[in-house]
Amino acid sequence: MTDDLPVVIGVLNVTPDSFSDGGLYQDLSAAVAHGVLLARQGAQYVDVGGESTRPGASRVSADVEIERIVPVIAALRAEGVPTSVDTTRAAVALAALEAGASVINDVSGGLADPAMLAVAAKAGCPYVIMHWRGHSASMQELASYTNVVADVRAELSARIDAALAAGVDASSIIIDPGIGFAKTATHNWELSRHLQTFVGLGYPVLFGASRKSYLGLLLDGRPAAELDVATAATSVLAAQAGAWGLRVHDVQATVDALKVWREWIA
Ligand code: PMM
Repeated sequence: MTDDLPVVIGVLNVTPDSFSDGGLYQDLSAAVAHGVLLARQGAQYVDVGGESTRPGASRVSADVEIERIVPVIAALRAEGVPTSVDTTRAAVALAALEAGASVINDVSGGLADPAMLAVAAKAGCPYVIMHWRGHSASMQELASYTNVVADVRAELSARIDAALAAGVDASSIIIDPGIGFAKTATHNWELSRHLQTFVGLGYPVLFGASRKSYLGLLLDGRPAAELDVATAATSVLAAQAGAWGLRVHDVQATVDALKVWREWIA
């Protein structure tokens, strides 16, 4: 937390096909301008991603990912904006760190690329371990749980153990229940309701519900671009549950909502 508010991580997808901002920031100057805006609005990090993780998305090569993100990360660094890199690939994480990224946000928690944990261990930077079961093309087929909260907790704990065994420092680990990844709307609500369970694991918890379809389903099928008020509501509730950070597209809405929350509980 900074200033006793959770950390806000602004989303910057430099992809043609992400579900809510795909295609908007493919141009370098547009991407950098948006990253600077997110930082000005109160994002402590701008999370730069070069591969869409929306359900059903097909993969791009590591070279394409690097070509998309490295210039953006380097330019944001020159502007004094701290970045995280949203990637499951060790080679992409390395290139991003060299370009100036400060955090690795690995939605696969080290499962997608066996070389990732060693990169995180060597870098010594904050490393986000998100709950994940498979790549986007097939992940919704993997949305089957006996008890989603207990199962996700156990699977995340196993990834934490793997990271520690690979030499990642405990103080570098951030965990994330992975809203929308191999999960139905019912699973997402169940995980949201039980966020404290993850806080109880003893690591900072990042929560990413921004513009996700379970919010749209609740709101009569509203599209992603119209879910920022609902997202800001989740930010407050996640903060109340003890989340360390919120990953959101509309940084201003979440910062405003968090300020209201802070004053309310003061
Ligand atoms: N969600 C997306 C991408 N990266 N990273 C973390 N740690 N947590 C998330 O929930 C998460 C993520 C998918 O959303 P996007 O396509 O809007 O980036």
